[in-house]
Amino acid sequence: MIFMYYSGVDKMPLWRAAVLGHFPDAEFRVWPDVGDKSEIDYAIVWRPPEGELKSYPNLKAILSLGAGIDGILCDPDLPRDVPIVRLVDRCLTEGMSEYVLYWTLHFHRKFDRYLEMSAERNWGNLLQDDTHEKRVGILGLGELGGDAGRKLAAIGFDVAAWSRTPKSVDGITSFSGADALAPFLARTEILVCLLPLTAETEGIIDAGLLAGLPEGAVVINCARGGHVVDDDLLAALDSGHIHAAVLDVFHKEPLADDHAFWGHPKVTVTPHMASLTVPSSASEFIAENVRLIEQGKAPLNTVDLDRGY
Ligand code: OXD
Repeated sequence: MIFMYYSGVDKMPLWRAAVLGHFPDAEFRVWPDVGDKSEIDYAIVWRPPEGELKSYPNLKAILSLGAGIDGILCDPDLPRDVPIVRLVDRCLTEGMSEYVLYWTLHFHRKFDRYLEMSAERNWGNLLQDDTHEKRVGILGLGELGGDAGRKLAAIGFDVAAWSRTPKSVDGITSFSGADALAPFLARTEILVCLLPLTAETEGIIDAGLLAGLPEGAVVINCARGGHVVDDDLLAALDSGHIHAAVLDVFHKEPLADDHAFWGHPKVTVTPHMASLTVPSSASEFIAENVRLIEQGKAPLNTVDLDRGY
């Protein structure tokens, strides 16, 4: 069995060790030194160059190194007959929930203001809000949105989620479909975006959506930069309608030095680190799928090309 790997070099040795740990007789070839491409069985990739995947005639599966597969689906030459497997991993899911919980608690407990007060040597107490009355809204109720939502609800937050199709998750009020977006937004004080990036969700966080949130709402985007219309978000922050934004993902990464998000007093920029893959853990899901395919069975969590995620 031969794997080809296309991703950052920093984690490559960890991925090599993890994959070969599962399949000691396999070969692990690192792009661009992949040898004869017709020998490659599995491509393990994160945002491969356009046209690359179609040049492997015998691929059994494309195994994504991320939960989001927009960086694979954007390839106009993507082979449509090879299954694409989205990464679902305990560490990836837990890491994302930690990020969401951290920032939700940050604003709920007013740490943004306490940090400012601390810098000014200002000793004082702000009113503490009732957690059960704090309304958090998650855009997207997939693997990541579901886990974050359940954990927020377990702490006591009043959690709702909006998704394309109706979904039922214990403790989360579900809104679905275009007509439900306005009522979902109207009750959301802290908005968390965990949607897949598709033609339908691109630019969803625009002036209209932001205006639908109550005054003083907070926006946390840990999905894709393409979900946000940057100028609309900046305008909503500058007008005071939106209290603050935490952004982990951007249209172009790394975020350009001169982008207005950097240094904006109401924006926290994190460098696409909301949840990073841990090869020892993520390789278990990849190995499970490879074993299924080798046994002639269907892999788990394959991407529906028509739906776009
Ligand atoms: C992912 C990501 O898709 O890290 O997993 O953005």
